[in-house]
Amino acid sequence: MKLGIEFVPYVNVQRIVEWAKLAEDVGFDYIWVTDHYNNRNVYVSLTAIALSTDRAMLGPGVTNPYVINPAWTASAVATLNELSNGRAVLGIGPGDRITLTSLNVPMERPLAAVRESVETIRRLWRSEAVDLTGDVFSFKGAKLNFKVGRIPIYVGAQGPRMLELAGKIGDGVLVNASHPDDLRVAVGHISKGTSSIGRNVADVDVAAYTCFSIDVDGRKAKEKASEVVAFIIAGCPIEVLKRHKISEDEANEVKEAVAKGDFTRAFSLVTDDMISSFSISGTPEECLSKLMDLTKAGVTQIVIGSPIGPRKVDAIKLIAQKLIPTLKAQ
Ligand code: F42
Repeated sequence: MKLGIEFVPYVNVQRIVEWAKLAEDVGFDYIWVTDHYNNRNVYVSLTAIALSTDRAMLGPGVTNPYVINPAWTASAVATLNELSNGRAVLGIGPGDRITLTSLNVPMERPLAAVRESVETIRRLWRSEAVDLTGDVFSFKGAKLNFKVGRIPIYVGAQGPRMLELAGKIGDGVLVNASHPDDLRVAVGHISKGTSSIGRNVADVDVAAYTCFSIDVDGRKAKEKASEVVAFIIAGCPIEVLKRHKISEDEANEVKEAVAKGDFTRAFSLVTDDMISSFSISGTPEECLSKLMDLTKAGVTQIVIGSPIGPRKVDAIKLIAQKLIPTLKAQ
């Protein structure tokens, strides 16, 4: 089992670097940094991390083609790859609807946007001059002026069609889910994509991009997770809510509170069932047991995602002591 960790650059880059160095030291294989324009910049953060680490793979998890043109992304990730001696990975997805809305950027034809981006980025990395008249993008002789090696591309996906596309075009998939039932369903859609083109699903690194929170005090860990779970519930498709027996009314209340910016109320509306369905949180023993369930759901990478724990450094150390030895043996 490969192990990844997600950092959201909402604090200064020096602190992200400290956390990333610690994560590499204790055995994480992948460091993913989220991309939202309203946080510290993803590539500045990744550059600083690249210069302070020497083993872990690292990349945006995930960028999107609407805010950043795919040719620009090709150059940024190729530069990161050069700087990190071949450790770059690219995570790309359609983008977060709330962020895109605040920039007044419409998410048109997301499947085509992701497909055309991945195709274009790969062609640019192969030193091709790209001419394309696509459904979303067009290029006229776009070309990078430097040589690039092979860099894995992971597609960020949750919806059935995006997961299927990821199975067709991705070296990996970053699935935002923490429950084995959701991951089993996701692996089914990914497999549909791989088999449609005669590919083996085992050739795709399927990563569970979890909402994770650990602490010796399980209650504190769950309280911290509820802050992320509120946002997950607010954007959750109805069929996923149904799978977890969460009523639309309950979810709508959370959604309304989030939309109004009344986060205290939103967090207070998050129930234990919601936390259990949409996070891996609690004591080290509780977290390990839930992570072991994920290993049986067809995933090949577990990403320890936000919030990680009420206290980041302590949480990473706890993960190192209590979880990594067992997980690495899978
Ligand atoms: N988003 C960010 O902006 N920043 C991040 O750092 C970030 C991290 C991240 C990590 C893992 C991960 O899985 C997702 C992450 N995201 C991040 C969110 C990501 O960018 C996407 O918002 C998220 O993955 C949701 O995408 P989705 O797979 O649900 O796809 C959406 C677009 C969707 O609705 N898909 C449906 C489906 O079935 O897959 C339908 C899509 C469809 O059919 N669209 C039609 C088309 O032609 O494309 C058009 C339909 C129409 O009406 O226009």
